[in-house]
Amino acid sequence: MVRGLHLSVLLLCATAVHAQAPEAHDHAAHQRAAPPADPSPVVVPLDAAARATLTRHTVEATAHGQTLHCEGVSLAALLQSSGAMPDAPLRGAHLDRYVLVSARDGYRAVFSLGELDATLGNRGVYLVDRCDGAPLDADSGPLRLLVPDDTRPARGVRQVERVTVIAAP
Ligand SMILES: Nc1nc2c(c(=O)[nH]1)N[C@H]1C(S)=C(S)[C@@H](COP(=O)(O)O)O[C@H]1N2
Ligand SMILES: [Mo]
Repeated sequence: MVRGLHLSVLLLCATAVHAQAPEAHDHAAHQRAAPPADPSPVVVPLDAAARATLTRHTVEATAHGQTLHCEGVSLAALLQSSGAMPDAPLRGAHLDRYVLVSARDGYRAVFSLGELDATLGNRGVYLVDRCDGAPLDADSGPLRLLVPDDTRPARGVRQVERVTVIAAP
């Protein structure tokens, strides 16, 4: 009986040592560790230089019975070019992130990164600087958002001042 108990204790100790060893010494496992998370919040540059290299799209959007013919860049492309959104199908590390678009008058709207990802929500959201052949006036511009596939135009933020990508708390 005493001899049996002694043997069990030895076996437990051996198991504990063995369980610790691979983690402490497996260099490959260490390399597979998750990379550090992206910073949050990230303020996305909106100036002309940040938009100059991006494809320009023509965008039509109707608000209150009036159709606007505008030009601008895709919000997803702008986020991707500044590194605020991966240029690849999103995975878990980015699916809890959202884009906050704020205007000078305090109006705000959010979009999730997943909503913008072409392989997920694929919602077309555009940051435009010209409509009906002219730069936007001070009431609408110089930059406004258009979301042509939204059923109502309420997220077409005028007077865009700031675009921020934020990880949900
Ligand atoms: N900055 C700002 N953007 C805004 C709003 C606002 O009050 N402030 N109203 C929204 C709403 S509710 C609608 S319906 C559309 C109206 O777009 P329009 O001004 O081109 O008609 O703008 C949206 N964008
Ligand atoms: Mo509205």
